[in-house]
Amino acid sequence: VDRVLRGRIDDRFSTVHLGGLNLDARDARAVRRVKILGCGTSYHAGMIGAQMIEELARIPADAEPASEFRYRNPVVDPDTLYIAVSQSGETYDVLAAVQELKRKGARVLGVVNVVGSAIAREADGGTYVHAGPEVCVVSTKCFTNTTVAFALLALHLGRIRDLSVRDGKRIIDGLRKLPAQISEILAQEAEIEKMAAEYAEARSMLFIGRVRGYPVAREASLKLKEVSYIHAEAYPASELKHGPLALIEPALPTVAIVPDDDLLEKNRAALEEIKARSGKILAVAHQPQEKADRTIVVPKNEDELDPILMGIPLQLLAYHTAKALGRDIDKPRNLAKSVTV
Ligand code: F1P
Repeated sequence: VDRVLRGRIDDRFSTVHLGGLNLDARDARAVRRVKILGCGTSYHAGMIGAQMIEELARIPADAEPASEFRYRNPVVDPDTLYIAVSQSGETYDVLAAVQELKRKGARVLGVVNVVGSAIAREADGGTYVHAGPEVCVVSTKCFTNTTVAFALLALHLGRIRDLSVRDGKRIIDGLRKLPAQISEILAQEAEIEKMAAEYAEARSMLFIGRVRGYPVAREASLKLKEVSYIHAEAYPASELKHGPLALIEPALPTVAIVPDDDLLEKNRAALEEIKARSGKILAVAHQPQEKADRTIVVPKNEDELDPILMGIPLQLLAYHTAKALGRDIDKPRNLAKSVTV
């Protein structure tokens, strides 16, 4: 995180190695939509990025798995800015989507970790996220750095559109707080390890979050699946009442993302629904949650930046759950560092 911040803290998103935004202010103002493509963890980081771009730059934005996008003959629109996200820079579904977009005349930026990788070479611009090597197959710190890079991109786009002058200082100050706040979360590792021993017995787990919390829930469930092989399903908290409440019983623990933002009461109501059905709840929140059996309390940042922090204790939970089950965490079964077919 320090490295991303040092490189970009002065808003020089356009002077980084991949070439930055590579758009002059007029073209940047003409962007009508942002579409973010990635797979797995990178897709989830892109979901957070899309929300940041909508919130801070007020440009409609969404994320889609590159592996879906490339097979569905999408409309390629000249006023859309496409952004491909990849830790390895070699994931074939992402590369194929980039190549197809470029064949159709679109501009594609890369948000990539590995310097000089295929996607970085294909992209028309973008940034490296400087997360360092991901020593294990599973992407973790790259998730953090990619979301930090998106916060800076969102601010930059907002400034070009004369929007987030007020937000700028608030968000930059928030970003500067992240390294110390991440250390605070990591200091809770022994506690999280104890919780993991309990959850290692589960056959299946449900992860829920609302709006900013939903990509975090998805990423946390992916981490658990990848390294522990426990079945995990992520759902938007608001969709629980549309079906999944039927699953709730003591044997299906729920992990709930409950940030202190304007949706807090709505999220608490979801916890009540689960408790009323005797579901066990682990909350990740900014204050202990009465309805939860346990809460991992994380430090509060700006609302838009909360998702960057809230997934970190759940990476630790996945790690310790897998360890308790004796899994090979650095080389999980059936998972390659970059998926090339
Ligand atoms: C995408 C990804 C990772 C996942 C695993 C398989 O990789 O789905 O998120 O953890 O390594 O590939 P990348 O395009 O971000 O390198």
